[in-house]
Amino acid sequence: MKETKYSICGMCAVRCPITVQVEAGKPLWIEGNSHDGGMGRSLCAKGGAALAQRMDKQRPTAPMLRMGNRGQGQWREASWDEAYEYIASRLNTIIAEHGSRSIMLSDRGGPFADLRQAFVKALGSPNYINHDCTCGRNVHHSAKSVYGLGRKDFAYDYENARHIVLFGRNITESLKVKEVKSFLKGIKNGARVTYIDPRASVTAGKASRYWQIKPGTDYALLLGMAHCIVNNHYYDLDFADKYINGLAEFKTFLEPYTTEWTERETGIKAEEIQAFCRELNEDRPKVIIHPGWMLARYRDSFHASRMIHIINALMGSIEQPGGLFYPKGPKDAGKLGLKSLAALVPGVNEERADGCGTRYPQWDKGAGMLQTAYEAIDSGRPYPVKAYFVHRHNPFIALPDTKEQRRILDKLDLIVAVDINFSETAWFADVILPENTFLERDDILRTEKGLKPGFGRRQQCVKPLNNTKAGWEIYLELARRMGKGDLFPFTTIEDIWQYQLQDTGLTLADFDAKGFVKLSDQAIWYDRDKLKFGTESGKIELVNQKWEAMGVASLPAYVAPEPPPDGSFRLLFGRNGYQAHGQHQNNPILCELLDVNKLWIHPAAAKTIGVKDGDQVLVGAGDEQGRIAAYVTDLIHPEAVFMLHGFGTDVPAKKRSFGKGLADQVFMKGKLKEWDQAGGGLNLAESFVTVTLAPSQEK
Ligand SMILES: Nc1nc2c(c(=O)[nH]1)N[C@H]1C(S)=C(S)[C@@H](COP(=O)(O)OP(=O)(O)OC[C@H]3O[C@@H](n4cnc5c(=O)[nH]c(N)nc54)[C@H](O)[C@@H]3O)O[C@H]1N2
Ligand SMILES: Nc1nc2c(c(=O)[nH]1)N[C@H]1C(S)=C(S)[C@@H](COP(=O)(O)OP(=O)(O)OC[C@H]3O[C@@H](n4cnc5c(=O)[nH]c(N)nc54)[C@H](O)[C@@H]3O)O[C@H]1N2
Ligand code: SF4
Ligand SMILES: [Mo]
Repeated sequence: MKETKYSICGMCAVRCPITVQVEAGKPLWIEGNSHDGGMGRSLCAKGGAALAQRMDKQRPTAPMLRMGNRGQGQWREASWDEAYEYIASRLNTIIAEHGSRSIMLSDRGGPFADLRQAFVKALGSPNYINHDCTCGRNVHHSAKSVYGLGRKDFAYDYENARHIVLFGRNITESLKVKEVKSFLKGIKNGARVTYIDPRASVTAGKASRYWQIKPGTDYALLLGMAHCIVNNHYYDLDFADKYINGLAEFKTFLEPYTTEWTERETGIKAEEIQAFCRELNEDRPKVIIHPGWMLARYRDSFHASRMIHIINALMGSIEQPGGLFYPKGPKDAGKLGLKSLAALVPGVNEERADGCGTRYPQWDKGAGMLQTAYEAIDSGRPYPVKAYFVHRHNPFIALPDTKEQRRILDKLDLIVAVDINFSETAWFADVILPENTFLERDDILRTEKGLKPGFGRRQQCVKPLNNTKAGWEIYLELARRMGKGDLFPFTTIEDIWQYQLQDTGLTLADFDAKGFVKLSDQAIWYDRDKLKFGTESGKIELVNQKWEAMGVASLPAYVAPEPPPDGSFRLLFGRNGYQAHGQHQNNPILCELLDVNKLWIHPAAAKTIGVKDGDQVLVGAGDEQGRIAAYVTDLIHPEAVFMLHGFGTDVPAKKRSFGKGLADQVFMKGKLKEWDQAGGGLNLAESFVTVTLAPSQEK
């Protein structure tokens, strides 16, 4: 008999709602959960490859203990009991010598992180960290400094927008299924799209205007836009009067940044910028300027993103149909939220090893910052960090300069990777604890914020094929073996779900019909006359005194990016629709869609080094060198080269992808120590590489 199960996709961190058809214990079909109108039955290519992921045997199928040196790849399978005992005994030794605070865990963050946060806290450590130092940290911190709200406190109503402006936000390839559908509906409804990127991605092909900006000059373009908008009064005067502080100072600051100046910095014509600003004036308040996501990879990305937040406010597009809106939570629907697991555990009164909230007072403590935690591992200051749990996170790909990372992590006494793949980081670990694939496991309930807030459930659709376990089982058992079992009085996932739901008035049966529960039938919008922001003043702060006091200037002068050294190119990178970072290059289906990356290089640049389309080239930085095919195209700015991220694995167990393509992160030399000083995001795009024709041209 066929059964329909509702769950949550786990092939990437977007976590779309899904429907899975199961027969005789086998998954037959997977598609979007059409009870969610924005989703429909759609799924992306990665989601569809979930069934193949489950069947793939080139993954850890039982707990693994390291035999040889770290990274050598000599493993033996162990029972769960042995693996747990090994970890508990190592942890006890580490705690006896260095204290509980010497334990750290990093993960992907997101709606299921509460469990891991609870685990780290239960062990007595403040060092929970998520992945965001190489993702949206600059964008997040800049939102805090303008609105006192985080980056996830805004969502975008593309469907009803008149103008969508994307600074390197490659929305059609670096995708979220619901978002890309809403974006395409917006275009169908007549929205203009302005796309700005030194590289013409697929999204550029959907745009009504594409600017191939000089890499690293977004802040200059935004200053020019702000100058034109403010001086021509192309902004929402009422909204500004009511909600914006510091406009006079802002206007004075902008004086030098005319559109003619901007043209010289960015390569974008002054009259085109002026025409664009006139359009924004016509289209506001239904204007969305996306504050960036991976845009934030330069040393001034915090300020570029900050300026986007400011211009959105000037457009009056906050809490506005066709503009930006606040994702509403249970409270907005007059309901109580899910009970937190971390709240079960006593607080930990220790300074964080990564310095968030102390050495770096402006950075959020909740998410931490991995690169400064690495500093602590390396130096033993402010105190030694000796044990590292890495859960659904692959820093050897996600952070730059893998060689340097290996040197630092080798100082740890214990590395435990909880993964479903032989990730590059797991390969270097001491223990690999294999999690069930997402189709095979339950997770804790999640809150789904939006215009109609609710809760969602990932549930087990089919039984695990291998000797793997769900994260909740792993962390509860580890806590128990560390003598902290009393803090988590749960035996089954239903016990956890019931605890989470206890204030909500809901039962588990409420999730059966659709897989999620909505707390409101109607879209909830706040009254635009009574908006309140999270800053001290409750207003939008163009000059934020609190941040200034922490050493972060609100309106710093523009500093042009460093030009590439002679014979070098700025290395840019991005993703495509078939892959999620480095996760699925070895997936039996996805590897057939795309198994290797290429180096995009401009024809003028290619000519100077004698390279033709399809030639093999050598890419180099410091002691790192690699070979890759050239894709000669004017879709990339002449100062830069571009490659897709996530390829070039050095883990031999991944036989389908081993050695295919080139890894971008290994060329980002020294970048573990270079970050945007305000926002903390690593300066990945401030890396330069040499490119030469490879000596022999066999392909
Ligand atoms: N050079 C360079 N660096 C980058 C980027 C780039 O484009 N270029 N992109 C940056 C960005 S935006 C981000 S978000 C980060 C992403 O970096 P990460 O957060 O590390 O990447 P993910 O692809 O989300 O997956 C991390 C790990 O989760 C594992 N995994 C997948 N599913 C499961 C599961 O169900 N359970 C468990 N336990 N593990 C699972 C995967 O096998 C993988 O090893 O990388 C950043 N770093
Ligand atoms: N299929 C798929 N979808 C994903 C992901 C995935 O791995 N695969 N990852 C998810 C995650 S974690 C994230 S963070 C998002 C990332 O979403 P995006 O930020 O849209 O992702 P990227 O693909 O990194 O695109 C970055 C773009 O910035 C451009 N760029 C480089 N330098 C500059 C510059 O100076 N100015 C401007 N304006 N642009 C520049 C690059 O050329 C590239 O096209 O995607 C999410 N969606
Ligand atoms: S975007 Fe694709 S892979 Fe990611 S959760 Fe949604 S369907 Fe799954
Ligand atoms: Mo990301």
